[in-house]
Amino acid sequence: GNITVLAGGIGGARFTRGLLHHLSAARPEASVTVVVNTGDDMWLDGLRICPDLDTVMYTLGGGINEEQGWGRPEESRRTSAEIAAYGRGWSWFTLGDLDLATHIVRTDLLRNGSTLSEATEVLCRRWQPGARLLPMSDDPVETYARLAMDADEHRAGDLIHFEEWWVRYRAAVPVTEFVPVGLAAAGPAPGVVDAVEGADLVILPPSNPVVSIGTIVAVPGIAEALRGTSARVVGVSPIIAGAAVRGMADACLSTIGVETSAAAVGLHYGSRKSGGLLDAWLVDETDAAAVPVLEAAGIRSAAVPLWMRDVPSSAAIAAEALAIAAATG
Ligand code: GDP
Ligand code: FO1
Ligand code: CA
Repeated sequence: GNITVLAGGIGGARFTRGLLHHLSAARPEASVTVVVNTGDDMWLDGLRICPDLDTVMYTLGGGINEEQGWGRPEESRRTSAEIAAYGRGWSWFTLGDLDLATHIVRTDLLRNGSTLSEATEVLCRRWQPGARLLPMSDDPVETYARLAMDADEHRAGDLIHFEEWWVRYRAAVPVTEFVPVGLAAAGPAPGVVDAVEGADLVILPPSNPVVSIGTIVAVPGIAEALRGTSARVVGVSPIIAGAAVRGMADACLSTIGVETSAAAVGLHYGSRKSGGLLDAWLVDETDAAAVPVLEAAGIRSAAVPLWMRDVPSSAAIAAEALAIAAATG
């Protein structure tokens, strides 16, 4: 059947790589569409950077730097260093020389009239990710964070780009809200609504619930498609034992007033029976106490190992997602 995944960067990419691995043996006829968050996108040094699209494309296409989780392996940084020598760009944000080629090709396509969907298709012709990659929207959407206090040249109340808050400040400077600039006027990219409505299964992988999945489902039309689809919608918790596994997702959750726990994130998404997004929610084996809480709220739940250590462990999580979907009426 058709499986649609709504993904951010590293969590969404690693889950989808496991899913494709599982399907290649278990259901070779299945086809996967990944709807990718573009709220982290930005212009930098004259180039359009799409971190989550590139992380998914490189991970599925065999071109990811595994240790970092983003960018290319065996990178050099000569160009970044030269830009810094001019006092331009973001000295704390590295654009590797190989990765820069991707941004140059994308920017060239966009400047010559391609949509982001079309540019993504061209980039994927090289990487052959084994799944259809769709940006959530062809309209520019950029997430900003509103600072709660002064930081360097910024004042309390200023909006800074999400990537600056995340990479420069490691999410350690408190923020009062995330502002998705452009979102209200944005529409789903071509194929996105059909991919959700026509799916046999929709999966919310262990991606950041606020600035990855939260941004995708806030694109006008996407949450409606999720609520209306006849497919089961299954989520995988990005929170294990009260902590974000990699990165600082806890800082995003506390900003929107959601506790960092597998149960709280599942309840935040909510049950489709009461206007929410989920039919089922997988939590880690150490979070088994959350299962009855979720089931009482109308979300089928199971506790299984959720650490994506490698491709086989990620594939096992994907298999559990298919299993709980099949068990959910
Ligand atoms: P980003 O755009 O690179 O931040 O990536 P995503 O939004 O796709 O996913 C980031 C989230 O993935 C992190 O906040 C973690 O909570 C979650 N994550 C990362 N590795 C794992 C893992 O091995 N298991 C689970 N369950 N979650 C993970
Ligand atoms: N993450 C970092 O922590 N430092 C970087 O310098 C950095 C550069 C970078 C360049 C291209 C790209 O596609 C991703 C990059 N990332 C970097 C990762 C990334 O942007 C973030 O971890 C996520 O978007 C957070 O959601
Ligand atoms: Ca991201």
